[in-house]
Amino acid sequence: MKLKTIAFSALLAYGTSAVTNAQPAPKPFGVTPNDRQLEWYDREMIAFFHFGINTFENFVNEGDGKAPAAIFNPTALDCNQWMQTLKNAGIPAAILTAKHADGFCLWQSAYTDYSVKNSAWKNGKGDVVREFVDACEENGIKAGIYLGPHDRHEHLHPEYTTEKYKKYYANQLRELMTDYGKIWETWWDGAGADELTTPVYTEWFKIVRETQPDCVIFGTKNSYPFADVRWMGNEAGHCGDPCWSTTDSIAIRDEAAYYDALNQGVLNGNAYIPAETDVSTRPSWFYHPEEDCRVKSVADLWDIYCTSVGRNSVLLLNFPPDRRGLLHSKDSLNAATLRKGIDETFSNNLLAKSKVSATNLRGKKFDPRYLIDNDPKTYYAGKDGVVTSDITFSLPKAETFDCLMLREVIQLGHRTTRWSVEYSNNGKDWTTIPETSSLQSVGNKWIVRFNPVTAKYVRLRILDGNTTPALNTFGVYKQSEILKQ
Ligand code: IPT
Repeated sequence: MKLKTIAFSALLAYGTSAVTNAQPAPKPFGVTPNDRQLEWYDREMIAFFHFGINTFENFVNEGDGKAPAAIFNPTALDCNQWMQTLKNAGIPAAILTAKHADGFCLWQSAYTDYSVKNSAWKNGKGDVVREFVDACEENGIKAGIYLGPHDRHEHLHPEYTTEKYKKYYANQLRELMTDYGKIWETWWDGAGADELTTPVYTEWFKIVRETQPDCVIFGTKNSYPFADVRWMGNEAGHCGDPCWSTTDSIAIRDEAAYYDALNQGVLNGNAYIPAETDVSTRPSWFYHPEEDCRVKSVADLWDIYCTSVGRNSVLLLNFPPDRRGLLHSKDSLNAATLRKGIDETFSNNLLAKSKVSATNLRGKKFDPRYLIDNDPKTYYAGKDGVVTSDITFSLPKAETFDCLMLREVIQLGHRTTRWSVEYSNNGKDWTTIPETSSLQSVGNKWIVRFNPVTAKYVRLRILDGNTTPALNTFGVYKQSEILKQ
C-alpha cells in the first residue's frame, strides 16, 4: 500500500517538474487526506469482532458491568478461523473489542481484575488480544483495537471519578498500544461516553500518536478533534448522497446539523475526516444463536457495500464470534460470496475497449483514456480554470450494463461537485441514467446501480466543480448474478 502511495506522489511530482515538457499536474484543492487516511481508504473493508462477556450472557449487547468474570469461557477459540473468513472475503484489516461498555478486558491488564485472568478460560491464563494480533500477523491482516471509552464496570465503584478513570484508561491504552505490535486503528465509540470531554481525549490521543504514529483514529463526539475518520451517522450502512470526506467541526454544535455533517459531510468543510460505516452482519453487535436465521444475505451486503464503499466511505463489517469463539459458517459464506460477486462485477469494465474523447483536455499525460486503463496511478485531468467536461466513450459494440463506478484522485481533494451519466445508441441523442441525475460528490469511489441499459455510447458529464476535474477510473459493469442471493 505504501508503495502505491509513493509511486503516486512520484507521478504528481513528475508532472510539476520544470525539466520535462509535460503539463504540470493539477494543484490540490482544499483540504486533502493524510497518509493514514490514504492507507485506510485502500483497505476498503475492515472486519469488526464484537466478542466479550456479553457473548456468554443471554441476549446482552450492552452489559451493565456486573456479570461475573468467570462466565467468559470460549470452548474452541480460534482466531485463525476468523482470519480465514477475512481472507476468503478479501478483507485486509480487523478490529477487536478489547473492552466493550461492560468493562470486561480480553487481555491480562495489570490495572483490573475484571478480565480474562478471572475467567474459567485457560485457567485464567489466556489472552484473546494476543491470539487476535498473532493471527492477524500470521495472515497478513492489519490489527485494530476497540477500547471502549465508556466503562460501566469501573463506574460501579463510587470513587471512580473521571480523573481516576482517565488514568485507568490511559494505562490500559498504553498496554494495548505498546505490547501487541503494530496497531492500525483505534476505535473511540461515542456511545455512553458524553462525560468524557475533549481534554480527557487529548491525553489519550497523545498516547496513541506517540506509540503508534500510523494508527488511524476513529473519533466521534468529544474525540472528534482527533479523528482521522468520523462516524457515518447510522448503523444501517447508509451513507448520505452526497458523502463528502470534508466536514466542518462547527456543525457539531447543533444536533440535526451534527447528524447531517456525519452522514453527508460538508461541501468544502474545513477538515478532511472521511466517514467509516459500521454495520453488523446480524441485527445485534454480539452473537446470539436466536439470530442465526437473521444473518444479512449476500444481496443485503451488496446493498451495504454500494451505499458505503460506493459512497466514498470504508465499510467496517461486524462478524460476532459465538460462545465457542468461532464465526458462524453463514456469516463467513455470505462474506466470501460478496467478495466473489464484487470481483466478478468490477473485473469487467465494459468501456475498456472504447474510444475516448473529452471536451476539456489538459494534455497527453492526463488523457481521458487513463480512466479505463485499470491503473489507479494514472488519471485524467482537465485544464486549469475549466471545471466542466463531457467525456464520451464509443464502444466497439452495444453492451448491456446496470452499474457504474467513478473514482476521483483523492490526493488532490474534492474537485467535482456535480456530475451525471448519459447513454446513446447513435452518438447524437442522449438519455440521462435517471439514478445519476443529481449526483454531487465523487471521492474515493462512487457506485450507482440502475435498471439495465443497452448502449453503444456512454457520456460522463462533469457539470460543476471546485476546480478542474482529476479522475482516475470510470467504468460501466453488469452486476454479477451471485450478488442477488
Ligand atoms: C453511537 C454513538 O452515539 C456514536 O458516537 C458512535 O460511536 C456510534 O454509536 C457507533 O456506532 S450510539 C448507537 C446506539 C447509535
